[in-house]
Amino acid sequence: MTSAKRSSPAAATKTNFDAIIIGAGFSGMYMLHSLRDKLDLNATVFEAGDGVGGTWYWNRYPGARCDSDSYVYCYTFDKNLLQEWNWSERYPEQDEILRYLEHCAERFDLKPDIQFGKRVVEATFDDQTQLWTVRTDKGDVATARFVITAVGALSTANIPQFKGFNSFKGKCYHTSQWPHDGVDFTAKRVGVIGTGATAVQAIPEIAQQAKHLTVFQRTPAFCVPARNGNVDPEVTKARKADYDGIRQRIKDSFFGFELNFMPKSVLETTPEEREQEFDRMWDTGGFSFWLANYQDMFFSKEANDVIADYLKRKIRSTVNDPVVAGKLTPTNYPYGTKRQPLDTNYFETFNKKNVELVDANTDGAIEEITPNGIRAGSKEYPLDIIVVATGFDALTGPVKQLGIKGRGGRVLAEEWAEGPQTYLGVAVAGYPNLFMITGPQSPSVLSNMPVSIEQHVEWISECIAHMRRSKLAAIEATSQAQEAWGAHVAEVVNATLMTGANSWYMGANIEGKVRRFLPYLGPEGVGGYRRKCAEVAEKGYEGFVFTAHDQTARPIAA
Ligand code: N01
Repeated sequence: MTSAKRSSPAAATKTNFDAIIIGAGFSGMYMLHSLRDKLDLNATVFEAGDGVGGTWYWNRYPGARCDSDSYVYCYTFDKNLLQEWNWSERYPEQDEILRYLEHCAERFDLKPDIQFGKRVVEATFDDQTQLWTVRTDKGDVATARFVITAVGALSTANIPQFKGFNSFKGKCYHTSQWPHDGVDFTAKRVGVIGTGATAVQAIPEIAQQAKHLTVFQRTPAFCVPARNGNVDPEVTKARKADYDGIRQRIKDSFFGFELNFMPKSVLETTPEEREQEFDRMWDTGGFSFWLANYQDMFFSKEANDVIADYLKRKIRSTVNDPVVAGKLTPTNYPYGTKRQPLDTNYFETFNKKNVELVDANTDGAIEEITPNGIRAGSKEYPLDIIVVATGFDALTGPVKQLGIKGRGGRVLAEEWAEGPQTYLGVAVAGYPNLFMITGPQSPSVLSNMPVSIEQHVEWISECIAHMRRSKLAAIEATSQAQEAWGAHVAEVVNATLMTGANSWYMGANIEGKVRRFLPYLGPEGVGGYRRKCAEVAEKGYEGFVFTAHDQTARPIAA
């Protein structure tokens, strides 16, 4: 932590930097702290929002809260911070996580070096100077040796272009662009489009307030109870005493949690034995059912069906109307191959008299938005408010919209038209000195995000420190290493059931997006991926080439 508050001139007045970081969420904040305070580099952050927080700044819809246990959904790089911060619940609400990030911004004195309200619209690499020029929508032009994208994986809203969208006379909100002063649903007829993790959190909350709620479902979700609540103070105390151990375990784990698959096939168990295990995970709540289930769940359709059957029975026993229960039951994708939504009274909400389900398969898909509501299956549903919970152009969307141009004017968004091409999900051939934190083809969204964020930030920082020590001007992934990485990402996932769902992991939620698995499901999870990245560095950054400083290149300042 810096001892004195910075009184340096506002970052906005400088135009030349060692590093420009794009985004001030979990990743951009830690990246700034690492480069500025640990390496003493001249770094700035451009942030589109008017405050820190990223995801937690934008996603303010009712019910928004974290799906990861709070004791691991936080920074772990600072031992004192781990001891001093206290979470109020197992899964904190959006405003509490935002308060935490605000606290971190203050604690590490980050704000003087964050330029708020500025969206990066272009970043161009100059082959001669080997510098990046970054432009914002506010007219800023700045240069830097390094550009680091810290834009999150789920930050570009997917707003389907329904026919007649603009004709709607009521109010319409995408969940990730929620008004800061909230939305009052009292006495309103509300329509929610979508039933993913966001909608599963929002629907029970909205149903409590609205006069009538209509849920427009395209694909039903397998839900597991979150089981939020207060954490026993003794448990919190024990965790605080064991943070060194926790940190090590989550770093070495498969998904960045203290969860591991059961080393057993579900098909080898008796019905009684597995029912007991399922009950245990169901009662525990959270991601156990998804990420600590029998080890063949993601590999064998037969095994997956046994596990899915338990969840389907839970839906039938919770929802009173068997017809509605049938509509809410997933049938066309293996369990776990879409992101696991965690719920608090989601299925129970469909027992309320003021809640109606319109299922695309049985009642008819959305045909158009009308001035008075939504038309689906030839029927118009009158509405005062539409909540668009249709998710994101995941992983590639946020990077593609930055206007990145690499060596020789190549355009990243064009080169990724058929899907992302990266090395380790952190670098791209043809784009020297560009790093992506939790980029496509890295574990990112298949892990507890802060764990993967810290790993990338620390790896990138060490790489830049190495370049400074060795007087190197540029680092660039080779196209051979990139191709091999892409093939490896595909090979690993093709051995699983993950490609069998129309998920946003596959880019299948966006019309026209090429179907390609976007994150990296390493055979040994985030632990194995971390070891792979460390090995690359130990071998002199295998798969990368460096350019030494010449007279034209500005050295990395200390
Ligand atoms: O988005 P989604 P989300 N017409 O894409 C439907 C994270 N998150 O915002 O399944 C009609 O999952 C779509 O249908 P289908 C988490 O990683 C984190 O809910 O594509 N419907 C689906 O039902 C999560 O996975 C937390 O057929 C359309 C829904 O809209 C990710 O954010 C909390 C449609 C979109 O679901 C995204 O979740 C909440 C169309 N044209 C979320 N297009 C944390 O805890 C889409 N849909 C941190």
